[in-house]
Amino acid sequence: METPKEIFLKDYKKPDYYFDAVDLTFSLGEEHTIVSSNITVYPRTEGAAESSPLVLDGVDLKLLSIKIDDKELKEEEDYHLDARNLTISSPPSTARFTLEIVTEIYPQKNTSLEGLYISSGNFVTQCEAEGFRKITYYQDRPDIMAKYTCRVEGNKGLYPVLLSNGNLVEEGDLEGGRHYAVWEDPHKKPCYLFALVAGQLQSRDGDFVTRSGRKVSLRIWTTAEDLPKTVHAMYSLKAAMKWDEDVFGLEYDLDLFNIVAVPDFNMGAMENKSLNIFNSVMVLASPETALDRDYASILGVIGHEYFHNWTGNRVTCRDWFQLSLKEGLTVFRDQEFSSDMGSRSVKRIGDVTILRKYQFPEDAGPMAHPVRPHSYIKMDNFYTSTVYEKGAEVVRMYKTLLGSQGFRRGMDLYFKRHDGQAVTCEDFYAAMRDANDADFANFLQWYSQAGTPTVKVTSFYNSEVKTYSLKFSQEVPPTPGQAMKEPMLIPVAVGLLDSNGKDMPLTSVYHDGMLQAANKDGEPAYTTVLRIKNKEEEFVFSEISEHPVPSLLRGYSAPIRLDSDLTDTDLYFLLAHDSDEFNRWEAGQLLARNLMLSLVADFQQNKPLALNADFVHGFRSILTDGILDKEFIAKAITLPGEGEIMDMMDIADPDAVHAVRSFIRKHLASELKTEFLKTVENNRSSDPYVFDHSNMSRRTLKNISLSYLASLEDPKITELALNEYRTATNMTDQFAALTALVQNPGITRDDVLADFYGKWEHDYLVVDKWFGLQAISDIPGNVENVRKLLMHPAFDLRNPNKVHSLIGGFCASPVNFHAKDGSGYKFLGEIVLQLDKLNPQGASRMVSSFSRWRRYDETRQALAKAQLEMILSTNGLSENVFEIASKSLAG
Ligand code: B3K
Ligand code: ZN
Repeated sequence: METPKEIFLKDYKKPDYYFDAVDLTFSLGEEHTIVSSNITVYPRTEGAAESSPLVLDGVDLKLLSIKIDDKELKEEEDYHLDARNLTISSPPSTARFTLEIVTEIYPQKNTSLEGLYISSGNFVTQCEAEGFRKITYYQDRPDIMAKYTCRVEGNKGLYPVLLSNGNLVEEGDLEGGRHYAVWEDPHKKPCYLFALVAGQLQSRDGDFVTRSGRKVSLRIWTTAEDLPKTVHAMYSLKAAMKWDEDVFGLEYDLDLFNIVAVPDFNMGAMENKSLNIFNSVMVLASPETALDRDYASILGVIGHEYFHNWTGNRVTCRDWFQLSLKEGLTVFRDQEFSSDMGSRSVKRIGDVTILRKYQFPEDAGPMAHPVRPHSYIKMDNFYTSTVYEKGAEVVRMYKTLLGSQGFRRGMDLYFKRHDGQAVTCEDFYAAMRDANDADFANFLQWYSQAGTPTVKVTSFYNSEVKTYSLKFSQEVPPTPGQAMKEPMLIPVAVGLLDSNGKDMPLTSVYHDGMLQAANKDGEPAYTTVLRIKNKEEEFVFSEISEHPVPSLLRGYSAPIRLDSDLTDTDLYFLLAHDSDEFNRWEAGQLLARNLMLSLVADFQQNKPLALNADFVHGFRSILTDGILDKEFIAKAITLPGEGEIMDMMDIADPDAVHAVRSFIRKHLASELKTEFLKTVENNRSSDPYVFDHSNMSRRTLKNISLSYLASLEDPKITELALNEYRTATNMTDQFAALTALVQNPGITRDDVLADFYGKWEHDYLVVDKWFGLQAISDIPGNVENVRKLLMHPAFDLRNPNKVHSLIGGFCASPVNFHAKDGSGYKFLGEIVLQLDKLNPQGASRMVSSFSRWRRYDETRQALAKAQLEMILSTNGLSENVFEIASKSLAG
C-alpha cells in the first residue's frame, strides 16, 4: 500500500480553476462503460502570467483520450498520470477552454459500491464523498460547482429506464437495440450530487403542488415486484415537501423528483439532485413485512434526503471538513419533521438515546473528533455520529438560544446570503448571529473541540431571603490530539418544581453581577435557558417561596453529561411530576443507571442481587399510568442499554452488566406479571394495520410487555407468545413475538425460527431481519451459529444490509462479541479482511467495533489488540480500514 495521505483542514486552498458547464455521455455496456466528459474550464484569476497546473482526481480509470480545445494532449509532455491524479502541466491561463476526456470503466466488477456499479442488474451511482473520481477525471471537490447535462445510452431491453439529474430533454432509439436519454440539470452542483440510474425499473407516480402553485411529478422507482411496497414512501415524500414549506418556507425547485430504491447500497440513502438513490430498506414497507420502526425510519430518511435539497444541495459545503454544515443541519431538520408528525418528547428521547449509545462512546474513544474534524485519511470514515448527531445537537442549541422565530430568521438569512454557494460552518454561525444580533460568546468551540463536556451542578436554597442558587462548572475531557480544552457556551434549560410537583414561576435570575428577567415579555417563565460560558458560573433565582426540586437540562438542551446533586428521592419526584416529559424519562433512567451500577458492583463481589422496592414501585406506577402516552411508557420502562452502563465503569465488564440487566428484567417481570399480562391483553387489536401515533404506541407497549414476560421462561408465557406469533396480522406484532420467543434457547426457539424463514424466504428484507435477530442473540457461544449463517444460501458478503444484519448484529451483543475466549474478536478479524477486498467502506464500519478495546480487562485487551495488529499487518489493506485500525491501536 502507498503510504496513506492525511488531509488537513488548515491546508484548504481555493481551486486554481473552476468548471462552468459539464457535458457527460455514458455509453453503458455489459463489459465496460465509456464515459466522455466535456468541461468548460476557466482559471480563478484570469490572465495570470503563468498558468498553474490543473490537477484532476481519478481512480481505477482507463484513460482513452484527453483534449484541450480539440487538441489531443500527450502523456509526459502535456500531462502526467499516477494512481490518484491526472495533472495537466500548463493549461491555458488566459481564458476559458474546453477539456474533453474519455475514460473506460468497469461497473460490473465494482463491488465497492462507489462510483458506477451494478445492483441486481441495474446501473447505479454513488459519488459522495469522493466516488465521482471513479467515473471520470475531475476536480472531485465540493467547491467546484457546475451545470450538468448527461446523455445516457444503453441496451433498451436490459435498461429500459435511463435516469439522471434534472429534466429529461430528449430521448430516442439508436441502432443495435440501444436507446438514449438526455438529462439537463439547470442548477449548479458539485459532482458528489451527480447521479445516474439505468435498468429495469417501474415507478409509483404521484404529484405535489407547491405553495406557489407549481406542479411537481414524483416518481418512486423499484423492481416491479417491490412496487406495491412504496405507498408509505410516497406519503412520506409528500409530507416532507409540505412540512418544509410550512416550517421553513422552502419550496422544491424542479418539476420532477425521483427516488430509486436499490438493494445494494452502502448507507441509508443519497440526496443527489432530483434523483435520490435509496437503500431499499429505507423505501420499501408493507404492514406484512415491515416494522413500526421501519415505517418511522422511512419517514425520517425520505424527509432527510428531501430536506438536503436546500441544506446541502442549494447551499453546499466548501470542503469535506464542513460536512456537518449540511448533515448536522439536515439531521436536525429531519428530527423536527418526525417530531411534528408524531410525539415530540418520544422522538427526543429516541434521538438522545441514539446520541448516547453511539456518539458518546465515539467521543470518548480513539476516533474522537470534533463536529468539524481537523484531518482525515479517508473522508468516508467521517460520516460519523459526531458529524451527524452531535452536529444536529449543535444546530438545536442555536434554536434553544434564539427561540423558534430567531432560528427561522437565521435560516432565512443563511439562504439569502449563500444560495448557490459552497460555504463553511462559520457562514452558518454568522447568519444565525447577524439575523438576531446575538452574542454567542465562545459557542464556535463546539465545532472544533472533541469530547463530551461534563457539567457539574450544585444547588443551594436560602430560606431566609428566598433565593435558590445553581452553581455550574464545565470540563471538556482531553481527546486524541487535543489535550487542553476551553470552556464553551452551553445552554441549560431549567425549571423548578414546588412540593406539589408544579412548575414555579421564575421571575428573575441574578448572574454576573446583574439581575436579569427570566422572561422577556414580563410574564413569568416556567422554563428558562441559562447560558453557561465560563468554567464556573452561578445563577441565583429570587422570589423562590420554598425549597424546589430542580428540573435541569430540560429537553436535553445541550449534548453534555450532567452530574447533579439530585438524590434518588428527588429523581422519584421528578419521575412522577416533571412537566418536561423528557426529564421525567431522564429521571427514571438515572434511577435505573444508579441501580444497575450498584448491582454490578454486588455481582462482581459475588453478593446476592436484590431489587429495591422503590424501584419496582416507581416502575409499576409508570406501567399502569392511564394518562401517559403509551409510547412514552414504553420508553420509560426500557432499561438503559448494556453499553451505556459499561461506559460508566472503569473497566467495562460485559458479563456482569449482562447478568445484572437480565436479573432486573426477570425480577420486574415476575413482580409485575399481572400488570404486564393485562397490558398485553388490553393492547391487542385485530383491526388492519395503521401507521399512526396511537396504533404504534399501543403496539410498542404491548410488545415490550411481552418481551418482559418472556424472560420468565414460563411455559404458559411461551404459549402466549406463540399464539401472538401465529395470530399476528402485521410484521410488527409477529416479529415482536418471534423476538420474545428466541430469547430462550431450546426447541421452541429453533422451530419458530425455521417457521419464520419458511414463511418469508422470498422476501430479502424480511430475511435480513431473520439474520439480524439470530446474530444479536446473547445466547452463550452464539459465534458458532453466526459462522453457520455466513454459509447460508441467502447470505451474501457483498450486500451491505446482510453484512449489517449478521456481522453488525453479532458485534452488538456485548457478551458474545467480547467473549473472554476471544472467539468474537477472531471472527470479526477474519471477516474484516474478507470484506475489505470487496467493500472497504463496509469493512471499515465493521472494524470500528474494535476501537474501544482499551475499555476492557487485560485478557480481552490482549485478544482484541492481536486482531488489530493482524489486520494492520495484512498486505493490500484499504485506506479506510487502515485509518480506523491504526488510530484504534494508537489512541
Ligand atoms: N449524504 C449521504 C451520505 C453519503 C455517505 C458517503 N460515504 C446520505 C445522507 O446523509 O443524507
Ligand atoms: Zn444527510
